[in-house]
Amino acid sequence: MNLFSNAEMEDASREKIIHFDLPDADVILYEDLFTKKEAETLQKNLIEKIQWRQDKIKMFGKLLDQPRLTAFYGDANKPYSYSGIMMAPVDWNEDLLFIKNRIEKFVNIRFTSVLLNYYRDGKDSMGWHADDEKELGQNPIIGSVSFGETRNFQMRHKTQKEIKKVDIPLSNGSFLLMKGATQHFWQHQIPKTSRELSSRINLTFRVIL
Ligand SMILES: O=C(O)CCC(=O)C(=O)O
Ligand SMILES: [Mn+2]
Repeated sequence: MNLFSNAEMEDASREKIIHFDLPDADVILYEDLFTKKEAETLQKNLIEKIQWRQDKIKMFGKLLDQPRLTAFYGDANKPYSYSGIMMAPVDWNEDLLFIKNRIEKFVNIRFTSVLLNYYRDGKDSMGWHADDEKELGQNPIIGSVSFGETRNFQMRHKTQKEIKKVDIPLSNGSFLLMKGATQHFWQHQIPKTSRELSSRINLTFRVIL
C-alpha cells in the first residue's frame, strides 16, 4: 500500500509518548503517530469514502439523532452488538488497512474491528461510557486514532469520586491506547463545546474475541 513515501513514514516515527499515571488504568498517548500530511489526506479520504450512518438514540422517550455520524468496519466474522443491535461490519478499505497496519506494527497487537466516529463540529459529542461489551473480553484493548480538530477526551473513575476527572486533548494524528483494567474502572466521553470547531474523525480499533 503506497499512500505515502518512505520519508513521510520515517517522519511519523518521531512520536511523543505519554504514560498516564492513573489508578486502575493503563493509558498511553502517542502523539504524532501520523504526520500532518498523512493525517490530512486520511481525514479527507475517510470523510469521503466511509459509509457513514446517522443512528438514533432514545432520550426522554423520544428518538433523536445521535450527535455524530458512525460506522463499523472489520473482519467479516466479527459482528458487534451496539445499542442492542447486532451490527455486521463493512469490509476494510485501503485507508483503514493503512491506519491499522501502522498502529499494529507500533503496539504489536492484531485488531479485528474498528468503530468510527465523525464529529462534524463542536456540537457533536459522545456521552460517558466504558468500552466494556462482553465480546471485547475481560480486559478490552482499545486503540484510538484521531484526525482533524483536537477534542478533549475526558476520563472519570467509576467509583472513586475523589479522583479528579482527567482531560486528554486528542490532537491530529495522535494514537491513544487503553488496556488492562481501564474499562472496568473508568468511563470516558467527548463533551460538546460551544467553541467553533471544525471536524474530527476518531477511529477506535478493537479486538473482538
Ligand atoms: O472520539 C473519541 O475519542 C472517543 C470515541 C469512543 O469512546 C468510542 O468510539 O467508544
Ligand atoms: Mn469509547
